[in-house]
Amino acid sequence: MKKFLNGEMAGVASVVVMLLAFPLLLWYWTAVHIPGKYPPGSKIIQLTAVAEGGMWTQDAVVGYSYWWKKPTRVSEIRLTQGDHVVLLLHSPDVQHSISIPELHIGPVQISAGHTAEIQFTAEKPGELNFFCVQVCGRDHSKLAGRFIVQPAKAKHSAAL
Ligand SMILES: [Cu+2]
Repeated sequence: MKKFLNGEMAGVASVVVMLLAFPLLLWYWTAVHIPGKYPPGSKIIQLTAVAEGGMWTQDAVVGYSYWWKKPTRVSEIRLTQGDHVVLLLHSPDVQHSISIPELHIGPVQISAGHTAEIQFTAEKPGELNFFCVQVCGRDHSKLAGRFIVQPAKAKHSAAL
């Protein structure tokens, strides 16, 4: 009887450890490991291209949510002049390709199920258009958006 309880307790303990370990590992991966790969202060932006409806979204679009969850379209992303941007690009469906002509970036292929990465620094205020340059479906032409780079506030203006 005592041996059975010990085995049962070990089973319960191992399940509890697994239930705690998985969220902890997930948190570590997203909050510590990924940001640690890039220069300090980088603005990490996750963008997913969705062929159905032709949209860029910052929502997580994965297999189990693809058909029932409506992602939120992202058309504008605000940046501040001087931001170092890390774009992590995903595709849950077909191959897409992104281009940011003002920065001479692209086309960068985004294969289905993989992550493509682009890094740039928003050096000048203004607008940076980004769009898909590979025909990916009937809504391909809607796969467009822009970064709006706002001027950095003059740090020394208060001193003048
Ligand atoms: Cu496309």
